[in-house]
Amino acid sequence: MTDWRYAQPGAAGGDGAPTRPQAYHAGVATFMRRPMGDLKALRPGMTAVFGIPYDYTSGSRPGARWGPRGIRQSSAYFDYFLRSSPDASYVDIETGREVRFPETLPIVDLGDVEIFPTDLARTSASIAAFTGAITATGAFPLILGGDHYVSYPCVEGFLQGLAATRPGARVGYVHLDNHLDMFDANPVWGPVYHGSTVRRVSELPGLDPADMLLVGQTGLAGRETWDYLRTRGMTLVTLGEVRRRGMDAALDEALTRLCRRVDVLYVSIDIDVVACAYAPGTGGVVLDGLEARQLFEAVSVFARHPVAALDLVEVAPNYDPAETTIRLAAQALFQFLVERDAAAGAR
Ligand SMILES: [Mn+2]
Repeated sequence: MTDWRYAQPGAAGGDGAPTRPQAYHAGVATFMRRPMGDLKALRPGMTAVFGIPYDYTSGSRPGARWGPRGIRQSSAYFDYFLRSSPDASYVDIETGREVRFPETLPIVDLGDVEIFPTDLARTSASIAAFTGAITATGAFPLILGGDHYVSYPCVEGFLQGLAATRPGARVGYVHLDNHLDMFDANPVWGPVYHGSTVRRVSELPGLDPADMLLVGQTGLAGRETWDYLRTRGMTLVTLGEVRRRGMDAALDEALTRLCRRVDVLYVSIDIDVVACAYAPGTGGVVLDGLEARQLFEAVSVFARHPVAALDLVEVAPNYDPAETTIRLAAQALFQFLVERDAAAGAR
């Protein structure tokens, strides 16, 4: 019989990844404890995670600068979880379907993009250049925000990177958010902050506003904003519609229709699309939002469509005392990666 007092898990393997599970509060918290990578080593098919610790364009409570670190910290749980099944295999309790997450799945963490806290123009250029460089390698940018402003330079960079690798590819933009983020020039914050991202994205060359899909919104919109949304031909799937029809049906139908027009999708997820009962750790206070489960359903739908880049923004761990929000974000990303791998295997 093994002497349990000395039956300790093994140390890290030669490539830096632990060969046996570690307690998830142990070790260095890269995303899902995957190896650190660098831009020059990226290849098509890889997923390149990076953070944008920037919240100087938040119009609500600050704190999303801590988002990348918080999500990484919570994501270590899923590395522990995956390595804790003896044969690295799980079964979905609801479907009976086998779920595998190969150790070899090529995910690397590039760390955080360089930001310049008091220089928005320089920060934006840095974000766009980094996102573009990743995209141009054929890798998949998985982006941890940051307040929602950062999605704008990310999309800009993504479009430029894609033009280099897939010239002529048509891009659809999907915005999962409790809010429209479509102010033109807010009287307090001006034209460039986290409440104008969709508007600024809609003006980017290389993206047709009619190829934009907004999901999960409720509440009031300014008349000017509403008219802009309608006259530009954007698609809106409201929170009410998601509740009535279910996320799976409502989102799948909207994405299927959008994908008849476009080749690839850029998905942006504001964690405040989920009600603050589940996700208090964010700048805005959202009482009427998705349930946690509906976010998981949404990422499963995304995994079945040609998503080529994804960001998850507005996670502010400083309002997250029970760590539910960082877990929600980490689990949504984990589930997206698992489901996407399964969908690729099925094709
Ligand atoms: Mn937003």
